[in-house]
Amino acid sequence: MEKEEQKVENEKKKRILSGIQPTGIFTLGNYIGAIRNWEQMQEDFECAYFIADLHSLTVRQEPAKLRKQILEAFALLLACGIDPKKSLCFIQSHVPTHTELSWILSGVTQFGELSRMTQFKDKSAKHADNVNAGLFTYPVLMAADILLYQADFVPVGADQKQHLEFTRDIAERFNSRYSPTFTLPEPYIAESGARVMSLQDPTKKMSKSDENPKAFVSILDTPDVIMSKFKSAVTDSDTEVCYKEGKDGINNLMSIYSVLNNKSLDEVEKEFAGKGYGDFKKAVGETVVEALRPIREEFDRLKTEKAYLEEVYTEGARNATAISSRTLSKVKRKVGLL
Ligand code: ATP
Ligand code: LTN
Repeated sequence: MEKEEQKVENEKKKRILSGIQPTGIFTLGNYIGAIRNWEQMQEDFECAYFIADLHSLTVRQEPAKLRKQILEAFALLLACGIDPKKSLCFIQSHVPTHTELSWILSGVTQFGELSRMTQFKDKSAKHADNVNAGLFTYPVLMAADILLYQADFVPVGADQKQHLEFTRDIAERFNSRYSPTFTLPEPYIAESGARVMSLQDPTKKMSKSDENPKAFVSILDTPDVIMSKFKSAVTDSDTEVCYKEGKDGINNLMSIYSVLNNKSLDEVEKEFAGKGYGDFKKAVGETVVEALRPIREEFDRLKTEKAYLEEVYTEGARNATAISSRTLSKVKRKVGLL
């Protein structure tokens, strides 16, 4: 391609943005539903990925532990293949524009629409002793995260879809009340693997904050631990490996196996025809062990490189501040701040 053509091509690249909370070591669910897609998108899009540490303050955290988790989460992002040479990577609280825009957007947000958010309802039931204002306004900060960078697509798991719809509503409202300012972001939810379920209760999503460690596979679990978690995964009393309503446990394992091996569910069904659940669980475990091995090895290497990590997130914060300040200045002017 000619140089000029290449330049035009680069300028046309769509923008992607996504974040993840540093509430624990990422799970296989986070990896399959979100981060794995982030990595693949780096080639075709202009990407920004960040650690949503401010969002994690909506649940009670122990300060020293949180500090450690933020750095670990950042290192994990890089270990999962997010490349700071290709993508903007930063830590949310290092970029002050996020909270500033969040306050301005809260003026165009209605109490009623925040009350309808299912994550708010779920989390306030789970943390009934700490239903704080941040938990309620969580989606407004998330909208600010996205709109500041004029993102075209936001790759997330299915559980975040409602927050994205909210973000679009706010952006549309702002654009029509003032003048076109924000790009309307589209959710980008992978068809398969968008919701990996708990290995102990396959009607619930796999979550890194689950009290039962057997319910989730952490991306740093050792091969032995991974194999034993799959071995004890809850299935059903049937014997056939096939994708069917009511077979939540098997459906979940099939979908994990199919995504990581790039096979259709039909192919997986054929591959295991006549074989029992034991063999199938072992095969799923082995696939997961191999998929996570390079990540664990890279993480072990990176966690000793504190100076490198600091350099990357400092540079990331500088660039993110520069990009997002452009949007924020525009917004301040439009709403009438002096
Ligand atoms: P927590 O347990 O603290 O609520 P979480 O494990 O749900 O955390 P988040 O930080 O809320 O993780 O989510 C990070 C990304 O991973 C989001 O894009 C979310 O949609 C995706 N994700 C989380 N859990 C799953 C899952 N079980 N299957 C697929 N995607 C998931
Ligand atoms: N709420 C998201 C994390 C998150 C996010 C974002 C994702 C915060 N800000 C902006 C995409 C875009 C979560 O819990 N998964």
